Amino acid sequence: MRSDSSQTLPLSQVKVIDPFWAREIGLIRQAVIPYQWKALNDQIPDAAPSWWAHNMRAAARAVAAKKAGQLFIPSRSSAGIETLPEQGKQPLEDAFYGFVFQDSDGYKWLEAVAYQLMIRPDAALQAQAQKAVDMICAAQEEDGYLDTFYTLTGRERAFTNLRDHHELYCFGHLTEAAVAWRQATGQDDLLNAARRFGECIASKYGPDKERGCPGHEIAEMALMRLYEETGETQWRDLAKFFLDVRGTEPSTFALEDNRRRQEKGQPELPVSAESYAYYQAHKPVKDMDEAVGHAVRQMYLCSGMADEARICDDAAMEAACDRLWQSVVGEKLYITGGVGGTHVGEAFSRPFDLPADTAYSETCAAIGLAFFARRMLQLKPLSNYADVMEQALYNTVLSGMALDGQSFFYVNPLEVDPAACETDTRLSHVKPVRQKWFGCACCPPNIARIVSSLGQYIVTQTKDTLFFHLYIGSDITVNLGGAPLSLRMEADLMKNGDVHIAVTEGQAQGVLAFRDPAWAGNAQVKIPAGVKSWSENGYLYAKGIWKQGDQITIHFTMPVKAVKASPLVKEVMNMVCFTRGPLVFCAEEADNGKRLHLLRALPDQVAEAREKTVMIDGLTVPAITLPGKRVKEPGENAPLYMPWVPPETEDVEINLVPYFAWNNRGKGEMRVWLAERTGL
Ligand code: FUB
Ligand code: ZN
Repeated sequence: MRSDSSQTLPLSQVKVIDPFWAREIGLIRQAVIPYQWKALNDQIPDAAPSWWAHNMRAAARAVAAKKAGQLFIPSRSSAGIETLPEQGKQPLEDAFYGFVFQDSDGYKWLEAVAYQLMIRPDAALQAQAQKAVDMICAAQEEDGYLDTFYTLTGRERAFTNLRDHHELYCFGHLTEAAVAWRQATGQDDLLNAARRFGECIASKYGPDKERGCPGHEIAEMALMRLYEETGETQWRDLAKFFLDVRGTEPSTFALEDNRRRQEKGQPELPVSAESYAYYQAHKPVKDMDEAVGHAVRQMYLCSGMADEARICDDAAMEAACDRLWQSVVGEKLYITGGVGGTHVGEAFSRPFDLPADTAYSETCAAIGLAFFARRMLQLKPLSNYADVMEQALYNTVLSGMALDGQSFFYVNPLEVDPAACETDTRLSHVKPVRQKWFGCACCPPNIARIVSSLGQYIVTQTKDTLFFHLYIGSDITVNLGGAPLSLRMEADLMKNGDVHIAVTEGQAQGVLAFRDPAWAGNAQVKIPAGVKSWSENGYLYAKGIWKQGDQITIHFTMPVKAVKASPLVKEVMNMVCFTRGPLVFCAEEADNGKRLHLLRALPDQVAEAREKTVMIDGLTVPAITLPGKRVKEPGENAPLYMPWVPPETEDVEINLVPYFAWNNRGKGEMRVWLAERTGL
């Protein structure tokens, strides 16, 4: 373990009291978790089916039949959405339906429930989750194997397609849920299921066994978490093995491919890792220097790599993490904290290719970026990691869910014209309104789990230093330098940059470190007399003896800012967007009429921006009004082309709302990037 690395605190020790975020966490508890349980049980009318409960029950029957020595005949043999029952027909009781990774949706839900239970125990919620745990345990085969797809479609094919069939991904999500469930309830039932599946996997793959690695990463970070929870070193070693084998020659994915081709009587192809960039398996991870391929996969891989760098004190791995971080934030990050510039493969595009309207920016990818950032912060406290983590959390992660928690975005573009995305197949991935559920429902329960575990992103600590990464009001209890200390942080960035931290109980000697956010102007900080302070890597460190009654006040200025992208981002050349604090704002049709592309922003007049609040779906959110122009619409028979003359414009007010709150007032156009005044 890297000796100077920091740890997250148990959620029971970071209670969020922030007016905005406490509402979000409460919404997940009261509205989203019950809603998603219904979705997992296919009880949401007119929503895409989940099949989660169906598949679990069907697998449990298959496992019971096998245990009783009865013959179980798999009813399906192919993967994917094509296994939906035919129109108008009832699903077959014992068939697998949905995507191969459908199991993971319920695991994520369970993990979210566990976090909520850590925040506040609730016997009824726990009892409901216990039913899910029991369903999962019943679907586990005698040898520990646990994946309903292969249990129901032909177990003999298990582990034959690590590249695409997500068994190790489902294992990863199971493990994440299992650790959280144990931490929340003290129960080992799900943890033992994860261990048994882990043993089943470890009996096949390892340094002295078969080579192989997950086609969709997450097992790496989940195994590291299992190791940290249990101290059982085999999980750390398996994670390390999966990381080390990835991208080495001969490519395990290519070998798998060839085995399948052989079975079909097709000629074998050359075995080379090069062509597996989509899976981040094109070169050894320690040689990687560019974020490529499927964006969620890449972010989950980076998270596992950062865990390995910290836990195994691996400098070469850390250097690779640094390069990948730079590739993301220097060349491939949307201003909204989203990643994934292209829908082709749900993937990272080439550097600086960040189109606004065709963006993919999957909700899960922004969540993955927050995972990566938090882990880099644990490795070394550089404020840039927290800036980006905050950018993802306040913008794309939140935009993934409606304010009422009952519908979701998978794709988070920065510009939407409903008429275009409803008619143009190039935009078919962009939904103009949030959906009740998805056939591929990875994002909704992922939002539930990250928001519920927000406390793990606010602060981290070493033995004697408590880092404040996010200014989200919380009651925090730590053991600092061997003594207990309770602190209350009051903040509400939806309103202003005033942060007040008070020691509410205890006395301890140590360091409190406060991030200086990139969005803030000069911070005014007041710390108790006698406390020694200094700045380093974007944090203000304050060292002293902290005792009940001590106060720290920080005032960050939070003006509205006009922001432009690097001129290398072609798609938003001569465009500007507006931010305040961590929030990115956007123009919506509801406030500005149709044809938002006709608006001209006046970034040089940003000082005249008026800050206000608006009520959207019952929630008061910050809003901005700016002076602007609007290009006049052409007359009815105006020609398509004409000699250039300065465009005729009228003065308008441009009204902006937070990006996370867009599309909560019905369907309409939205733009983050507005054209700048040019040639007027
Ligand atoms: O493959 C599992 C999940 O489904 C991915 O993370 C998402 O991008 C979606 O493809
Ligand atoms: Zn997703």
